Formats: sequence, C-alpha cells, structure tokens
Amino acid sequence: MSAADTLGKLAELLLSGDIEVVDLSARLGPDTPLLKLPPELAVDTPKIEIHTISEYDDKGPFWAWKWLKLGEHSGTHFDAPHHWITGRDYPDGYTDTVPVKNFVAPVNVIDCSKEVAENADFLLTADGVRAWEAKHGPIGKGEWVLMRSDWDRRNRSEAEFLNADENGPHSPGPTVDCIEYILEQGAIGWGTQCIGTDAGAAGGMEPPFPAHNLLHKANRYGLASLCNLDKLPPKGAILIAAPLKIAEGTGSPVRALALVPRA
Ligand code: 23J
Ligand code: MN
Repeated sequence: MSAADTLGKLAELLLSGDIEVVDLSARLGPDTPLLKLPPELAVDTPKIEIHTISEYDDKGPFWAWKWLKLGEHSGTHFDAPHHWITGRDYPDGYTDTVPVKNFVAPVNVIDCSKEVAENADFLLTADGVRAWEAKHGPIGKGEWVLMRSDWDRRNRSEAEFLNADENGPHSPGPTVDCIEYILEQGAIGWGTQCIGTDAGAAGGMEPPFPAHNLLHKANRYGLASLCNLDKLPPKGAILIAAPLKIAEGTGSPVRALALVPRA
C-alpha cells in the first residue's frame, strides 16, 4: 500500500472510531502536583496560576481569555535534552529545535502496576525489560518505552502523588541499567506516570537521576505524569506528544495522545 493510501486508510479508521484517540494528559491547573526537591538542592518550580484577563465584562465585553504562570516541567510534560547538564550542548536539544518527527512514534507500554501496588519504590531493571520483550517482542529503534504504574490514580492529591515521608519520596522508576538497555535498543525516550522520569529514590543512584542523566546525554527525551496507560496495549499504539515551541525551552506541558486500534 502506498503512503498516501495508508494515510487515507488511517483517516477512515479515525473517523469510524476503529482507531481510538486516548488522552494521556492530566488536567493542568493550580492543583497540579509539582516536584519538591530537597531544599538544599535547589529552588522548586512555582505553583501554576491561571488569571482571567476578561470574561465578557468591562475588561473585554465580548471575549474571555486568561494568562498563565506555568513552569515548563508542570503536569504531564516533555523533558528536552537541554533540561540536564549531560544534554546541554545539543543544538537540537531544545523544545524549539527537536525535530518534529520525534513527536510521533510507536510506543511500548511495560505494565508494572502489580509490582508498584505492592511496593511504591519498585524499580524496573534491564532484566525486567528483557523479560517483557520475551513476551511481547523487542523494543524497536525510534520507539518510546513507557512504564505503566497506574500512579495517575493518585494525581488529585499532591501528597499521594509525591508520596514522601521523612526518608524522601517513594515512587517507582527505572534503574541505571534499565535506561542503559533501552538506549542500546534505540529507544527515542522513556516515560512514566510519576512526577518525573526518575524514581523517588533516584537522587541516591549513581549517576543521580539516571533517567535524566542518561536519556539527555544520548539526546533522547522524557515524558512525566502520563495518564491512562492502562488503556494502551503493550505494543501497537502510536504516541503523539509535542511540547510547545518555547524558545530555548527545556521542557513543556504536552497534550499527550495515543492512537490505539479498537479491541
Ligand atoms: C529538576 C531537577 C530534578 C528533577 C526534575 C527537574 C524532574 O523530574 C523534571 O520534571 O524533569 S528529577
Ligand atoms: Mn521534567
């Protein structure tokens, strides 16, 4: 089938609903949970603010509009290579310079929800990824790898989403060897349902924050705070996640979508 015929068929299947569009983004607003770093480490991203300019009133009689105060790394968002010191020198590593082709790619979804339900500190290892591949097929070059934890069920409460105690945050993520392995396989990026691409305990790993460190060192991408991964098949869906074209941006909230064949 020619590319034109294939795209025509895709249009037909989208219109009939045989290919569904699944929303992988969380609602973005003042209650959106935001990352809290240890106070000695850094300054946190500010709370989201949404201000009304006018709403059919004396500030604008016929129109409603708002302005936002919004950190780049807020809610469901994309991490660009320039976000981390290891990726700082890639000219195509900013939100406005990443090739747009990379915003549409096949997606692998590794279901860790049972493990995470029993252990909030669960870490996915390279062996865990290989065991998944033995069952579902190899991770291909240029594909996303997403860790399903069903952590989005906690996102209405910042305390539950961050899940911190006196020892720090408890949330699942990848090991160093997990990220090394998916990069060897040619993955375009790694995404999770937690506040960031790294586990709560990742500050103590070597290197610290291995998902950030290694992905961005390889000029690859991250996605955080994804929703609805329980609605995706292990393989066969296509992920669309495009950051805003922020000038020299390090990341951006995204409306992440998946194209999924109807069961
Ligand atoms: C800044 C510093 C550490 C981390 C992060 C941001 C994120 O998770 C993020 O949103 O990229 S771990
Ligand atoms: Mn981020």
